[in-house]
Amino acid sequence: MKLKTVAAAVLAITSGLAFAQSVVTIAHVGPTSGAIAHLGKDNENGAIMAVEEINAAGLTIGGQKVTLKLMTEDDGADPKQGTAVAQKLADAKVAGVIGHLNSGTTIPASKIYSDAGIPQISPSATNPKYTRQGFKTAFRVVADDTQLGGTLGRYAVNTLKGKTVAVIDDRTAYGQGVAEEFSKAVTAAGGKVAAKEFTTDKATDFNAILTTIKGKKVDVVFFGGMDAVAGPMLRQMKSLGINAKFMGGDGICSTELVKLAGDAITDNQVYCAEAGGVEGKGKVGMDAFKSKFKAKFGTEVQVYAPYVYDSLKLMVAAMVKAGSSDPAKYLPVLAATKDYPGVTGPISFDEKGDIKGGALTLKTVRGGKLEEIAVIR
Ligand code: ABU
Repeated sequence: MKLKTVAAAVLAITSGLAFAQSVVTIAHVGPTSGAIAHLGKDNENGAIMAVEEINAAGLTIGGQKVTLKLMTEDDGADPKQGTAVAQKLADAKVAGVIGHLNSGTTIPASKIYSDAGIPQISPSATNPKYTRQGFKTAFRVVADDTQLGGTLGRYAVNTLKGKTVAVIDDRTAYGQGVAEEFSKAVTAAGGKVAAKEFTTDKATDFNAILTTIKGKKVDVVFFGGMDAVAGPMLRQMKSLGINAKFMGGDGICSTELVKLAGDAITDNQVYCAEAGGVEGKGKVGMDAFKSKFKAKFGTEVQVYAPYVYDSLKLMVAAMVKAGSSDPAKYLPVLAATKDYPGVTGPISFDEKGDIKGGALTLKTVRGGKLEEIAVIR
């Protein structure tokens, strides 16, 4: 009888049926399979690190000792798989979700979390629409594509002195959005968009579109998409003798890009922007995070692991402050987050759930490594 009672309590706790529980489950979702699995795993590792640190330090919520449990799910960067996973997490009544990685999965999933009242923080989805749907449960700790595309477009014309550009996108919510913002900024700065082409997030052959672009003799090729596509695209640009600068948003701004493109990248040819950044004293915390990450997982941070780490820790900080892991109780506290001291810098949310004063880090590749040019606000 006693055993049955304990078993029932454990069942209630692990399935999230009771909020006054000794195990709190937070989910992380990203593409841990497919072409950008390296980015999904990078994000997931950020969540693992945060949970392990929180549990090692000891967690008390509302006077009760709590063990944090991480539920990890793979959305394959696919919108349909993303909504299926979101429904699974809503049914499991997880206390919160960190994810998804892609805008194309984050946006449709956010309706499911909103309907279920589950707070969601995306550490990397940059399409503005995510936080413009009126969902009180949606938060983002990075800058959006308006900032990314706009900054890169102005940089292409004003600093790189690009007079004509070609724009390619991968037809995803992210790729199309950031390419559109880039194009608008180029035109506004006095440059000319001489070619607009598109591909997919699974394509490997770009010869047809690159041959068209070669004929336009552009100064800059911008790609709205991810590193897994940008790497082979750069190799094919080299084979075709296209010497234009190559630009992209945060989706190509990874350590993996350099490996994927190999010797097709020359110094100061590739420019990209991470949708966040730290300066001055803030670099100490970020550098310490990167060293700990490398020591633990044996790999360099790709892009967004620190943003996942901060997202998860600030979600838990809101639970502690609210004295409850019940989403209805801690959601208002999460929304009121002000100057949370993250390794990615101080985090405060605006009324939409976006980070206030989000930064960008402009980078280029030199000597086979991504190097920071400037942090821009
Ligand atoms: N922000 C780049 C990668 C994620 C996205 O789809 O937004």
